[in-house]
Amino acid sequence: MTEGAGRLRLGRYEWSLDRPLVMGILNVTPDSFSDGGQHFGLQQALDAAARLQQEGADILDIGGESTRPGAQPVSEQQEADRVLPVLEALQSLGIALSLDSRRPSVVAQALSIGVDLVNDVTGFTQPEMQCLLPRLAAGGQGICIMHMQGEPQTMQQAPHYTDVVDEVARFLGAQQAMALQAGLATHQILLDPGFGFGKTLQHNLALFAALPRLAELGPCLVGVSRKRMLGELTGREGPASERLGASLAAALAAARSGAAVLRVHDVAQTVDALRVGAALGLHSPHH
Ligand code: HH2
Repeated sequence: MTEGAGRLRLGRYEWSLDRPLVMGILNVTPDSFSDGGQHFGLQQALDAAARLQQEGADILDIGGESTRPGAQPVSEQQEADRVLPVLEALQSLGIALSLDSRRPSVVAQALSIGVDLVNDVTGFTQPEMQCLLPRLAAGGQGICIMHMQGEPQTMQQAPHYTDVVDEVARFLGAQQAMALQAGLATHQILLDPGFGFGKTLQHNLALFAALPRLAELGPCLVGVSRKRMLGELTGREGPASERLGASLAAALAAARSGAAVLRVHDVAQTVDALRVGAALGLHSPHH
């Protein structure tokens, strides 16, 4: 493993990675694929944040734009109006705050308020996002570099790779090198293969199997909770909320493969599953 990969530092928080961390998803959107609409409103978002923390989340991932396949983009102003008040109100909650945004202007405003991790589904490929890296390095914030092929609106139409694992690993390595160059450290950079982002089920499965190899590059984030790939594997292609069992199985497998952070909707159940998994020796202990 590369230097520093045994711990993670995101803004105000630092962990030793002797257990997988749980990132609870807090969507402040009317249309996210599984919990859209539920937290759409400041008070609802704050209540949900407190619940996720109480359930054992280590990090909250706040998003104001759904990136599910086919989602319509929202304007920068709309996204900022959704997430910034939530971010502001959660400052004193005592939990690491991640902003799930691919908009440099929204990220810049969030940095002025306070954020511990910038989770960019475009993987810091946009020059304006790259310009923020020195500021992130100086502030000690972390970043999550996610791989995506194409754009959310069209990415699932015809995903194509010659060697998906090789291409994703090379992308993550190159973006990581760029972030290191800008002054971030390995233990501040999460790498994410981007399950479901321009990938068929076969691509997703190949990437999942390659998690131990990807984890050699640096700490990895895995986001498969309730995703369509789990619907395809179980035949539960209806409501995403019916994919809890599938999500827990995938979370345990990701933990066993060395994932540093699990991005999930069902925090309490995931924490339970990880506790049992650790006690049974499936992976390292949790909590
Ligand atoms: N998946 C979604 C959003 N953001 N970020 C990272 N780093 N990794 C992921 O796998 C990932 C992500 C899924 O999209 P969305 O439609 O916003 O749904 P939800 O946030 O409910 O998962």
